[in-house]
Amino acid sequence: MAGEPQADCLFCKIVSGDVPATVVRETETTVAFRDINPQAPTHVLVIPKVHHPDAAALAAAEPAILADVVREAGEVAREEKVDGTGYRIVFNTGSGAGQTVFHAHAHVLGGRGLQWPPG
Ligand code: D5M
Repeated sequence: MAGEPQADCLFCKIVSGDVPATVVRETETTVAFRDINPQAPTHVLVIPKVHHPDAAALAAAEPAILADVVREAGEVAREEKVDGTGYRIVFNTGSGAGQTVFHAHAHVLGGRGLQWPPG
């Protein structure tokens, strides 16, 4: 069923605690943890606890939880003190755009200059 944990999903295993992560924030609906391969001084992933393959699927099925993810991204930026200088919230969607984990997640990137357009 949509939203149910998937046995083969890495981020579902982080939600359940079966895979360790450096968690920086947690709410009833989300978990935020440091990216294992940081691309900026601040690089935190915010995920919904429910499983949907990408942000668009999450928006279609449970839009309030996508709003929770984005609000938590803002809270991470505030706690990491990158909100003043600016930060980026990125949802890679599809393998051609660099998505490697097919459980919706927001990258929160900050603490250095960020180029536009992204690569
Ligand atoms: O982003 C997936 C991101 O997930 C990528 O930046 C690496 C990160 N990652 C992969 N495994 C882990 C663990 N175990 N902890 C923390 N971060 C992890 P994508 O947009 O799908 O490329």
